[in-house]
Parts: sequence; structure tokens; C-alpha cells
Amino acid sequence: MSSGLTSTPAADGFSMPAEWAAHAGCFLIWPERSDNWREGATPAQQAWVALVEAISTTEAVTVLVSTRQHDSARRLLPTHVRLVEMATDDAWVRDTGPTFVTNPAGEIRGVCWGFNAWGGLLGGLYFPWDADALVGRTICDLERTPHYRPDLILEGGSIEVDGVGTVLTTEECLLNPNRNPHLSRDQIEQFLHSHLGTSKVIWLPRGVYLDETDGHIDNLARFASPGVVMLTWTDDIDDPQYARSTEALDVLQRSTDATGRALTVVKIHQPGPLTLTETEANGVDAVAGSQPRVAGARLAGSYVNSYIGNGIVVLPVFDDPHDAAAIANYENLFPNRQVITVPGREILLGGGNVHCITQQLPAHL
Ligand code: KQY
Repeated sequence: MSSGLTSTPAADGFSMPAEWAAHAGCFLIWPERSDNWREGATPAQQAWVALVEAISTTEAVTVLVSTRQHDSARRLLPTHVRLVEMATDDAWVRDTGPTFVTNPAGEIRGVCWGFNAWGGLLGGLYFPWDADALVGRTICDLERTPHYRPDLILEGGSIEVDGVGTVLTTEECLLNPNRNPHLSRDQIEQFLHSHLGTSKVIWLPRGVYLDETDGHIDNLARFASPGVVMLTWTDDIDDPQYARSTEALDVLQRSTDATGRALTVVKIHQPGPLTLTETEANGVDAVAGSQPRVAGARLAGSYVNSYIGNGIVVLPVFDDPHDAAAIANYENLFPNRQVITVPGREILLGGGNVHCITQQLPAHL
């Protein structure tokens, strides 16, 4: 494994492309830990299969899998999908994988952020996380991609770029004392600009209510195209999400992007509110140090936690009355892509959704 480049992507002429730019492929990690995925992860694995089938219609998909799960994953996944055995602690490749950056010549490099399982010993979601902390560098080695190793704790789900200089994030996550308490807001902005090639940060205050990542942006607000932001919404003023979404809307409406353009905000009503059933809670192994799963607990459901792939956009649905409006919004926002829905509930039960469990590899130009 190479030790990492000592410069920064921006200094070397690299920046993070928007997710809608062409992809060479997509990575996922096969879920298996039974203290996060119910019933030994069998229902979650079915959800992964549906997602992999959708993405692999237009992209080369690689699924990272433990030795123990290899044969079972091979049986369940389409034969055209590449399986690679790799040790991981869980299945959140958006957060543990590299953030890929490209330059105008079409070269690709990886940014391998520091990882502390969403908060380390101050509210982190599991211990240990040493295998997850290696995932980014191992993927870069697999792809023979040089990589950077900034001294910054950051998960890929906590940043969202438009590819023209703007990065969206939340204060709740990036300024959380359990990530980089020694750094000021300005210093964190400098890290983002030097490693994403951006020039403007738009800080939204808080993420989705009870999102166990400390409010990742990818569950709250995403760019659909330059200048257009999808925002998780609720019309219910008594719902705890209402204040979070309205304060985000206020910031977005007062902001311009890196090019000086005003933002159009498209509200996408949240599902539910959704809660954990007793059967679901009882299906998760209770293990000291892992997130307890309690019947009745509110789930951080969102439709913006989607994947923008080559010619497609894949969004989670929940067999919920709000599904139809979310699909209609996606069809309007992505007129040149096929909108594909996948069952989102089993992924949500583990703490995230489609975007959190995918990581795109940009195409060489
Ligand atoms: O990006 C994410 N949503 C990760 C969530 C981790 C949850 C672990 N139980």
C-alpha cells in the first residue's frame, strides 16, 4: 500500500466531480454484522441485491465482501458483478471509501479521509473501526489510484458537491466536537477546498432528525444539478424535522453557489415518519458498544439519500404514501435518466440509505 501523496488535490489540479458526471464504476460493501442488520443481515442482503441489480445495468459494480460471506454473496449477486474479498467493519462505503477527484486530463486520484466510526469514543457507532479505516486506501490500491491522506476526520456522506465549486455540508456533523475538535470552521473550510477543489461552502445547521451520523448532508440535501438542491421536507409543523428543514431552507434561499447563482430548492417530503417495529428491533443482536435498536424508535428516513448513476437515478422507497410524490420529483429533476426505485426500509434500519452504501468511481475522460 502506498503511503500517500504529500500535496493536495487542488494544488495538483484535481477536484471532486458532481455525482451526475460519468462513472467508471461503483463500489458497495456486503452487509453482514448482526448487531446492525436484523436476522443475520439476510433481509438487508436482499435489498443490496436489488440495488446492485439496478446500478449494474449501466455501471461496473464491485462488491467488497468478507471471506466468510463470499460464497453466499456470489450466489445472490449477478454474475457480471465483481466480488473482492476485503475486511471491513460494516457496509458504509460512502463514508469509509475514498472520495475520488479528477483533473482536466481525466486522471483519477483518491482522498482517504480519517475515519472514526461517526464520532469515535464520543458517540461513535461501533468499536473497533480499524478495518473500516483502511477501506479507502485499499480501494485506491485496487484501482491503482494515487491517494491523499488529509489529517481530517470526515465521511463522504457529510459532503455534497455540485462540480462547479460549491460544497454543501452541515454544522451538526463537521463542527461536531467528536470529529475535529482542534480545528476551527475556517480551517475545516480550507481542508474542504484544498481536497475537493471547491471555493464555497454552504453550511446548513442540522441534518435529519435522529440521524445517527450526526446529521450527514446526504440524508438532508443534495444537488440534482448545478443550482438545484433537493431538500428533505415535512409540512407538519409539529414534527421535529420541521424546524430542521425550515432552517436549512432559509440558508439555501439566502445563499448563492460558487458561481454566484441563486439556488432553486425542491422540497421532497420525507416518508412516514417511520418507526422501528418490535419484530425489527428484536431481530438485531444486542451487543455492548453497538447502537441499541429499540421498538418504536424514529428512523431517519429520506428520499434524497439516492444514487445518481450513468443514465439512471436510484432512489429508496418505503411502501409509503409519500413515495409517489418523491418519484414524480425525481422524474422532473432528472429528465434524461431512468428513475429506478429500490426497497429502502432494510437499508434504513441499519442507519442510512442508498447513497450511504455506494461510492462512485469517476470515468476517465
Ligand atoms: O452514512 C451513513 N448513514 C452511515 C450510518 C452508519 C450507521 C451504523 N449503524
